Amino acid sequence: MYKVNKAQFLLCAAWKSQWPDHQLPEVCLAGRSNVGKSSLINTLTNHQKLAKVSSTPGKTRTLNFFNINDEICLVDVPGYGYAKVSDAIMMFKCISMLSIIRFLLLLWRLRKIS
Ligand SMILES: Nc1nc2c(ncn2[C@@H]2O[C@H](COP(=O)(O)OP(=O)(O)O)[C@@H](O)[C@H]2O)c(=O)[nH]1
Ligand SMILES: [Mg+2]
Repeated sequence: MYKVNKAQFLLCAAWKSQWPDHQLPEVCLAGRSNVGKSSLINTLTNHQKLAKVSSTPGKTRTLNFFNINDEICLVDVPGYGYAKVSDAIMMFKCISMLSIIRFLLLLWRLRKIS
């Protein structure tokens, strides 16, 4: 099992020029606002306050980068579905600008159809 010894918030950035200049392979978490992207980062890293969790959807307007063990970089991107400035197209534009993206985790919440 992969052990997280170091989980560090690097920076938040709205545009590519502000993104970290690193060589870490990036793992991006994407999905609708409020689906639980930030909560998943906290769970995976076992740091409950690393990524900001909010019950108000559409709060994240920037990309947030997290250094994990100096080995990988988790990237929390703005969700879609609530905030006007942050829709699915913008989300995928952000993702397409990540230069060393290795994995994209797209979180999807299934709802029971009654
Ligand atoms: N019931 C339940 N609530 C969750 C779960 N994961 C996150 N939440 C709640 O959903 C809300 C949004 O979570 P957050 O991680 O900020 O979502 P994000 O917008 O995708 O980053 C918060 O109030 C969390 O406490 C889960 O697995 N189950
Ligand atoms: Mg979030």
